[in-house]
Amino acid sequence: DLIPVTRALLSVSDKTGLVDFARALAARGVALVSTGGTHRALTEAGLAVTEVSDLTGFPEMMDGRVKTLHPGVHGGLLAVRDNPEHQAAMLAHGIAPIDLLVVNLYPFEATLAAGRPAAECIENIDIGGPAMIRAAAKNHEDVAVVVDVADYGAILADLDAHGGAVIRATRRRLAQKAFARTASYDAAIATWLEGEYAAEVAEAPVYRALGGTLAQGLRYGENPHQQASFYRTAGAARPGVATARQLQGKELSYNNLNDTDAAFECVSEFDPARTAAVVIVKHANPCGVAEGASLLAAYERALACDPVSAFGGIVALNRTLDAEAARRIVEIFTEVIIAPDATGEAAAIVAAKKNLRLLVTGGVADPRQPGAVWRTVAGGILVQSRDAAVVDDMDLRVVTKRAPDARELADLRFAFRVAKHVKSNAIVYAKDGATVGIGAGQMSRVDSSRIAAWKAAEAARVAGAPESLARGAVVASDAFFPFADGLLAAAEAGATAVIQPGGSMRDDEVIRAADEAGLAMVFTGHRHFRH
Ligand code: 93A
Repeated sequence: DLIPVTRALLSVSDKTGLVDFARALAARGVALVSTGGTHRALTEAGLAVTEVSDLTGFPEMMDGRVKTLHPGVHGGLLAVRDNPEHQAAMLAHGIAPIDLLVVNLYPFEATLAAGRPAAECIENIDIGGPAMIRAAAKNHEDVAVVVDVADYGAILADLDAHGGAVIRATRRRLAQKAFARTASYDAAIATWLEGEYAAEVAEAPVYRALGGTLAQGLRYGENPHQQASFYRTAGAARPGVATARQLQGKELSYNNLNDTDAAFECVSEFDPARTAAVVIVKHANPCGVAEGASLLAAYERALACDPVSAFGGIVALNRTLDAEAARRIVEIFTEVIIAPDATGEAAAIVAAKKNLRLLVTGGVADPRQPGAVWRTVAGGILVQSRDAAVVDDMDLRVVTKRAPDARELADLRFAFRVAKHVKSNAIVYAKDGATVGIGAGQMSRVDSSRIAAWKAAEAARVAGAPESLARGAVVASDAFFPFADGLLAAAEAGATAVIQPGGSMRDDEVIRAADEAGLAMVFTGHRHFRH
């Protein structure tokens, strides 16, 4: 277990005690090899030292980035002394064993602590040093490795006490210390990089792979303890939150961006050439959607659907924001307004609210545009084509005895258009081109039905209306009613017509219940799950 030290490689940034130690080694018959700066320090002290480039046959290059990364060095460190094949390889390639490695690393931590620029910190990431340390430490059965100036004395003590050898116990202790050193060194680098690139969350490489570019580092994610950033993906520019111009207001948050997207995608379902439309979103769900002769008229009715939830909401409009709509919108606390454009007068009205964000997109998005949407799951990514189905393109099949009249049919289309943008299970009551009750995100459809009906009653109460706004309304369901109960809840609330995909095992039962309640019902054949 005694390894006689005949040759040592010294490569140190911190040259404290170097000359004395090297001289002591030389005095004990140890041949010295070293890298550029270390070599200079030793020869200046009058010691005979071989340059590492003589071992490698290569000059140090690339600003010293490559000096010891060579089999001439690593072979000498890693060769197992009593392994004949290793011995033969050393012989064949002219590799001499290195019995003692003395390395301390580029001062990355000190450079960082001194507040030096990032490029200088990067340059101080030592590659060759840790590689040698780990090689020698792995091969500690044959090699002693010193990473700490404080251990020079222990080496000399061993050499003196054991006839020029380092004992196994010392080698083992030093190997453990060596790996601890490279581990803490890499941990310091990793921690620094994490902070340096804090805005780039774990998904960043995926976005980059898709050709995305960082649009904005975000203060935080869905919650303050989460990191977040906003990437713009490559491909056809879809008018919306990622391409919009922010005219004023505070920086958008993660939740703002998500909600604004939901609002604008929903309002884009309404062709501005046909009607003005407004969507108010809270927590990624519409809490009021309405068409109207003007944006103001549409906004008033969207707001009336759920004025309580609309507080702090996101308002999306499908036409150029005008002064009269702007004046009304700023009356209640609103987080974001997004529209294809804004008149100068409207922008000036919004400007009175310093924090309120105003985004202009240049147009509405095409709801039929193909494209991919994706989300992460633990350890993977789910990708699907976007839901580009539009109710106007669907063959509506009347399944009840009574067919919806023209007004009902228009509202059924309206309600299904909105239901596409409400989280499942989605139930949407609508009347005269405005939502009057929305049930979103429940785990059972009948609960969504009950909530939507209750919201319609609440809206009536807030407005001082004599009866629930669901009375005489139509109702849309984003997926089929599995049982008659949800449909019966709608009939009870006063709905007169129903739109739903159909396709349940119990469609017959549901249709019979609709007939018995005197409801008109149409099947779309298309589902609009949104989870
Ligand atoms: O830039 S490196 O990562 N590339 C190398 O091949 C290499 N070999 C040793 N840094 C490398 N070193 C480091 O150089 C050592 O860890 C030591 O900190 C320093 C000693 O350089 P000099 O002898 O030129 O002062």
